[in-house]
Amino acid sequence: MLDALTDPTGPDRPALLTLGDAVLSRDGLLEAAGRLSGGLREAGGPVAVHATASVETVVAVVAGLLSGVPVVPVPPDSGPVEREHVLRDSGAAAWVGPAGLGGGLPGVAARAGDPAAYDPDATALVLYTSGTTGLPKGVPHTGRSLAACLDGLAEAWAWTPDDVLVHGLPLFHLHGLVLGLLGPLRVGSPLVHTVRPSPEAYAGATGSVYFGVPTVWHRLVGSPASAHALRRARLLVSGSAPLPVTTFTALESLTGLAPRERYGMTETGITLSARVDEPPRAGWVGRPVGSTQTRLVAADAEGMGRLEVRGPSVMSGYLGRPTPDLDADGWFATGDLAVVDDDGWHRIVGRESTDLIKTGGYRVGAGEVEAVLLEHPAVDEVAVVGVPDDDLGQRIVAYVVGSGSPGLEDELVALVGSRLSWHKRPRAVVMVDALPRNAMGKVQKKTLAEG
Ligand code: MCA
Ligand code: AMP
Repeated sequence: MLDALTDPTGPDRPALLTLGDAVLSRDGLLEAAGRLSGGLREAGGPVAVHATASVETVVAVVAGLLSGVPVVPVPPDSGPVEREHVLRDSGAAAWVGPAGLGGGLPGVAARAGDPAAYDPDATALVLYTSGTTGLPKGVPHTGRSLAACLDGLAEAWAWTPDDVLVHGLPLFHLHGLVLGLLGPLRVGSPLVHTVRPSPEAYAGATGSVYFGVPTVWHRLVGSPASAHALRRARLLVSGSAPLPVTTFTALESLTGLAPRERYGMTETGITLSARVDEPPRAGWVGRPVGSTQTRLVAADAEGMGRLEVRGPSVMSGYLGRPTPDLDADGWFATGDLAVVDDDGWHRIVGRESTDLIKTGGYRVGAGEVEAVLLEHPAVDEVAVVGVPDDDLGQRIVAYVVGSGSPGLEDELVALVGSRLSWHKRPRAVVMVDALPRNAMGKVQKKTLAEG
């Protein structure tokens, strides 16, 4: 999986990885990971990692891949309910992170071990992602599914060891961790991780390829001096949420680079992308990556249908779920609505369910936030929705029926933050007398989301 890292003839650049103040060479990273890999193996099961944007996280992930031990990145800002769920649900056997946060799991001994024989079909990573209801679900990826995703993108973007990748995305989701860390390690291109994806940090780093979620690009174009500094790059890539046409246009005029948009899911890897050797189209996410196939189901008169995908980067099913999540022919229903033009370009029109919110590129299930809010004695009914937001794409708003009192809104926001990840906190709590319902009694979330 980590071809360029483990290949002794591969590029050994003085700075394979720059992360904040830390600089690691290929040999330095291999050595550090090697010192942990025996300890990981002794854990006898998956290892959960407190996935801060740090060298410790990188070393633990690489050690897991070298030793054939599945790694479960845990968002470092998750509250106890979410963290304990991830630790339990993943069957983690050991913990790399601060002692008090590991739910009683043993730590990993710093012990060297021989690299395991690479099994491309063994689970390499388990990534957690929200559904419409309940706590997040585990998505297992194998070396094979990760490699397929990365190789398809490297081809579409002409990504080579001569590139330097820059980004500052979190190291616990597919975007920052797989594309943004395993990508450079597989391709052999150095990575500059800026810890935070701020405009100033992107401007201060020198690279040829930059990754960001639309919020990152929106903030960059709001800081023209920083955006100008990216003129020396060759490729800007946006993903994880729709890139507004206005941001696309502003980015192009400030940097001289028309961004390439790509689309994917934790469950499927990146399945669609604009290519670097073709002009991009604002609002469109391109064609299938590698050997991925797509189809639209139940398309309407305008050609809009439910997007399904299949291919080597798609997971084979959620962790520990008895029912198959793909159909017998391997198609996975993304839950996104799309159109496809005559050239095979895809445009994502929206999501089928209003209960999956994308805020700042993070996926948040409305049901998960509602369940926490309902724990509060002053809350009788609640509906959580994503309201359009220029910066975040959607912002989380909770409509609450209950006995309001001074300070209740802040208390409810804090309650969510104390249980789940911080980005799942509502940005606003609106007290209402009743929730809008249809004749069947179902809450009309579309009405609430439209404001
Ligand atoms: C946030 N704040 C709040 C609340 N929410 N304060 C009170 N109440 C709230 N409800 C605070 C924050 O703590 C922060 O405080 C300040 O407001 C600004 O927060 P925010 O607007 O969220 O900005 P940010 O903290 O700078 O984060 C923006 C971000 C971040 C960096 C773009 O959202 C991000 O890293 N997104 C990336 C998500 C991602 O990687 N998704 C990929 C999923 P303070 O300033 O004090 O800290 S994988 C995927 O989607 C697929 C596979 C794909 O296609 O890639
Ligand atoms: P996640 O589970 O965080 O991996 O989020 C996956 C979801 O993000 C997809 O189902 C889409 O709704 C959304 N998404 C990712 N990339 C794009 C994009 N380029 N345009 C529109 N939506 C996107």
